[in-house]
Amino acid sequence: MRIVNAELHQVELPLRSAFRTSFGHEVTHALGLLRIETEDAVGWGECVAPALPHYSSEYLGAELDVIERHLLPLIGERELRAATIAEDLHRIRGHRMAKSCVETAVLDAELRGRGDSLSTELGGVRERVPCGVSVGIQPSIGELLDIVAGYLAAGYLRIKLKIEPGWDLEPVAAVREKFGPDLILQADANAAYELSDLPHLRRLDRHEMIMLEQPLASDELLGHAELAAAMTTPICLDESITSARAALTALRLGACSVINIKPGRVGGYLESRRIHDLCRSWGVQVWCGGMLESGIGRAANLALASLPGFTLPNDISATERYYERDLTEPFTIADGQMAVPTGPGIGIDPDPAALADFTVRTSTIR
Ligand code: OSB
Ligand code: MG
Repeated sequence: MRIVNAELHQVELPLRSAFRTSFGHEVTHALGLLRIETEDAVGWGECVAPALPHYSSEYLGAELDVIERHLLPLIGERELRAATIAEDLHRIRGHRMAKSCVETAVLDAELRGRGDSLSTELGGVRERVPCGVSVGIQPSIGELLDIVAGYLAAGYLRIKLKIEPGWDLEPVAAVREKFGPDLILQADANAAYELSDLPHLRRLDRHEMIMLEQPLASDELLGHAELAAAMTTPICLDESITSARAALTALRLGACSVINIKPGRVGGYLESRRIHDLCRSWGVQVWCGGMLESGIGRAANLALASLPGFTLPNDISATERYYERDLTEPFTIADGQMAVPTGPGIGIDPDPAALADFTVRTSTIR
């Protein structure tokens, strides 16, 4: 398989409501979309790098530049296989969100050429996956409770609250109190705390959350191990886990007992599967994280979440949780679950009209 043409779109999708985390505030969601064409199929990959380098050092402008100037030239002229793309791109350090986008587009084209779905290719065993929802930091506890009530009415199986210093004990306590002990609850700090906050974070234990995600800095593995030993709430890592190697290090150190797998963050779906396999061999539960993906990225995440080790509810929510209008046909949930696409490759295409309406810049690469 050879790439005969590539097109890179910079897209801006208006969010239905602003999404606030400990690291920033988004009103419009920026994303990249790579379309490659080979002799026998088209493939799509979403670049999940955010507009600004606040979640990690990666950001969309940089990742699109890396895709265009550094990644595609390395694979452009040659015979390709998705399984060896990571090796082909190995000389470029980091930029995993860019690499994931390229590898996914190649994998999608390869699978469409063969007629196999991404879920089948990865070893998926589920037709539907359990959905959770990530709730941003709100202006008041009252608004938070209303929003959570709405998501529970929509059927979401677990609630994840974004927290930060000053918005932690109170919202978690209020949600626990209002919705009761059966609510499956977790919190995500996006690295907003220091190890010296340990006594404060321990006060979350009484609320019996199923996990606390990424309380400390991404390179603070020893601190996470110390926190994990001192808290009853399981620690989950997101930002820290950039590869299967990082996952093994974290597990050996006892820095976490749960892992959130995000394909963009780890360089693609094949590395994601390696982390899944590693966690399974350790008896560690995983779930699929989200980056407010459009339908293109969400379709691929559904395939990943269909693997057997994804035993916890995922940050995979319906289109209407994010967008008035998606780049694809809308994704919906029923009984808290979302169907895994079954068509070839990622199993869905962008709607050309939506793509035209939301694309702010396109470059044609060859
Ligand atoms: O830390 O999980 C995170 C969104 C953007 C960046 C980081 C995170 C998130 C989310 C949203 O929590 C999850 C989703 O896509 O629904
Ligand atoms: Mg997170």
